Amino acid sequence: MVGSMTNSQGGPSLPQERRLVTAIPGPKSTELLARKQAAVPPGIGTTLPVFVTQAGGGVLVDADGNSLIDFGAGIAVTNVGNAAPRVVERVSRQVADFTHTCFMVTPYESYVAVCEQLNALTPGDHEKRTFLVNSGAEAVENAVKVARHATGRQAVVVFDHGYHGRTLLTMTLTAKNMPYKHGFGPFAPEVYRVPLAYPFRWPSGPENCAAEAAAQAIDAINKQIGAENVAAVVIEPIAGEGGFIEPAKGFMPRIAEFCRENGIVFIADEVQTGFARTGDLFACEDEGIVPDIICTAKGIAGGLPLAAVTGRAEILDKVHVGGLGGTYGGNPLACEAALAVLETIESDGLVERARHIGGIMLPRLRAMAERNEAIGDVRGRGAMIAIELVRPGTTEPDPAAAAAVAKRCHAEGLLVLTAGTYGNVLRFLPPLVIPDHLLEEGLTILEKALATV
Ligand code: PLZ
Repeated sequence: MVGSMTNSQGGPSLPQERRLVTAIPGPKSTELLARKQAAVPPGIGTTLPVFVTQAGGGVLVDADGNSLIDFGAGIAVTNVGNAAPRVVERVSRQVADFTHTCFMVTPYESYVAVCEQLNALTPGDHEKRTFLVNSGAEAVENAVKVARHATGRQAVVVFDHGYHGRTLLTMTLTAKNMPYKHGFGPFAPEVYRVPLAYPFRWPSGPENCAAEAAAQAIDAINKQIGAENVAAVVIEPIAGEGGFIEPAKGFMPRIAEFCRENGIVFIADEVQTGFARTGDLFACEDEGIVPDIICTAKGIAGGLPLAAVTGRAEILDKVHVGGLGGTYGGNPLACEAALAVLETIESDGLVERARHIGGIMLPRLRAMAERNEAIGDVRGRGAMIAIELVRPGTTEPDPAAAAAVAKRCHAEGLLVLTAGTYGNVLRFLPPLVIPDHLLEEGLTILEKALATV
């Protein structure tokens, strides 16, 4: 992983080290931030205003020459790393051959190859189809379209703490008002929200959580909507933006079973959890869930914009010719990147690598939680790990502490992200190719930052 730096080469050849040569952000980033503020509306927020010039392995290099440890991976996108060699090679070749035809006008092989691979790799050995779009939100929105068309029903059921995107339908599916929905209504009709099995916050305790939450969700569906009116249930196997909430074991299988019994399309939103992130290729595998439709994006193409809807052939085949699509969906550069990502996950053993990362992070975070009462919960799987901060001795969320710790980490050259319905979760999503020494160093920075709150 360690190599020499040249002026034009990012990727894994960047020195794998944390190196601070200015304050964070430095003068060049500060100047660029002023330009951003004059040119870009404030609605487009910034977690850490260092302007990146190169990235790879486990580091981000900024305009001032600082090298930061990356615990964000562009929000679970660069699982194979930034500028990953196979991605660079395949995309470079493709960009010289042709950049776009529109697959719906004149097709090309790489689109079909990506769909074939997703059909083969996603859970379940039934016959599947896949089509490609540009973003996670677009994938979820299309999955709902398809489910409504196939069932002839309208209602869509989603969960507390869910996040599915920022378009009209997907922000409606999203739970949290601020910042995602506030002032953006009216929302799309026929969307219903039910409880999620959130073990840390379940009133009668984590051991009762799965059964009680499933019973409440199913009761609400039966009594408030009517199962026969429900086209789809949409769920994240681990709630991402909501705070890396792993539903209590048994909850999702029960919901999936209820869907099966009632002809409801079970849609797994694996936009954040997919592509080896959680220590399985897809997070549904952990409890053996076979979704009717699975939505993927983010980690699929190493940073190029691509997303996919994969599902049962009998559901996807119902939609008429021309009913699905989009100008850029399955762009040839993005498809080449996806093929490179799938090859890299396989040849570089990134599923195992994600488990290895969890194996380093979880014990250290649990040890920190033993010593620090502000850490209420440590959770996650593989390289999708989070801690939830609370007022010591309570479960009362402490978003100010999360913000303060994140700020401290940023100043020390460690990029961490916050999350959670209450904004009190610190989440860690390192690229799966991050070297162990950076992972350890990042955890040490975090530990020191936590000691200050
Ligand atoms: N479904 C589960 O995590 C995107 C959002 C960042 P897009 N999550 C990051 C932000 O603040 O906008 C996400 C997700 C899940 C859907 C989406 C939406 O994916 O590619 O951002 O549209």
